[in-house]
Amino acid sequence: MTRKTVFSGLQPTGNIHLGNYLGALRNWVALQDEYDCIYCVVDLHAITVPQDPGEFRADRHEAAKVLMAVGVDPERSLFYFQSQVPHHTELAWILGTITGTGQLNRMTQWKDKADVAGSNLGLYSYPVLMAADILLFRAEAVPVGEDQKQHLELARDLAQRFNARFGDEFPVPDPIIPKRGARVMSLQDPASKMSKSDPDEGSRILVLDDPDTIRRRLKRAVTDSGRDVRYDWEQKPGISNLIEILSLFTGKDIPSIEAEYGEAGYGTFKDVVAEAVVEGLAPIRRAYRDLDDAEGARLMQRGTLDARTRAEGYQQKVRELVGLAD
Ligand code: AQP
Repeated sequence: MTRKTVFSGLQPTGNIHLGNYLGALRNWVALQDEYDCIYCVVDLHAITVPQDPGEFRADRHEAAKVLMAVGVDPERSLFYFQSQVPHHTELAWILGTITGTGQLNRMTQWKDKADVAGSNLGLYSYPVLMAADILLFRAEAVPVGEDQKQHLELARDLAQRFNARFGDEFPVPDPIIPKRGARVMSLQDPASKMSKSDPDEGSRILVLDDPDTIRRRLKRAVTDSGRDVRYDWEQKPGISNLIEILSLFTGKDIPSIEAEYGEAGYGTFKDVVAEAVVEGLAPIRRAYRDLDDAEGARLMQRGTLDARTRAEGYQQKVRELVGLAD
């Protein structure tokens, strides 16, 4: 039986945090057992906001290394840098010709980022490139956090539109969004998602943070009025975020966490969350320390070659369908 194809990507903008890990990367790793997985460091997406070229080169390799430490296994999954496989941008151009600007105008991430970073065409057409990433390899499922739901909806629309116009070519991809952890919130502002680009470093925990940093960040996490540890996003978003993080790291369900720590007080509860996060992230820190940079670069090069070969086969079919193949 052929395995379903899964695709997902992560931007190499440094700072891979608990939101990325709990919302998406844990699923990436788990899916490798069952699916044909294709994972990509989406560096072309990252240059939609200005990057220093020297630092960016290092950040790209660093992101690949962190992903391998988290458990992305280049021996089991196809793993490469997006920019090294030009079929992504070729397909994005073709899909762009069937994308309405009205739909792009409604993308919340564009609206949010254009306000901060200043608008540019790349930022605007970002979701079309993301659709191309997914459809290029005919992915059927895409593990993402909740913030990417709207972009995935566009990928689904474009698959259907292309199929209706040119012939049945693309599967319509389904999101894989975890029930819990799909939207990990900032430790300093539980109304906003934890984010790589938040200028306040205290707002996030990175997967490679050392134990003392993790403890300090959680000690300073914003909590709510009152003192009971209760899961209630309306009244207690700060504590609910921490409960969810604890649940994901320990496997305990939320009612048992409430029963165990309901009366413990915020300070004690934060210590418990901190120790669970320290313990949960320790294997990633160890794996990162043991990885060899030269071997990592070699694996990425091999991934690039495999991805190009596979993408070329698929892309030729698209060229034929739209009348671009001679
Ligand atoms: N806070 C979050 N909670 C759950 N999942 C999240 N993801 C991101 N933030 C959270 C998921 O992580 C995957 C990789 O994200 P990305 O590299 O594409 O970056 P992003 O979605 O734009 O979010 P970031 O990492 O915080 O960056 P900025 O600051 O640029 O917005 C995606 O599957 C995403 O859903």
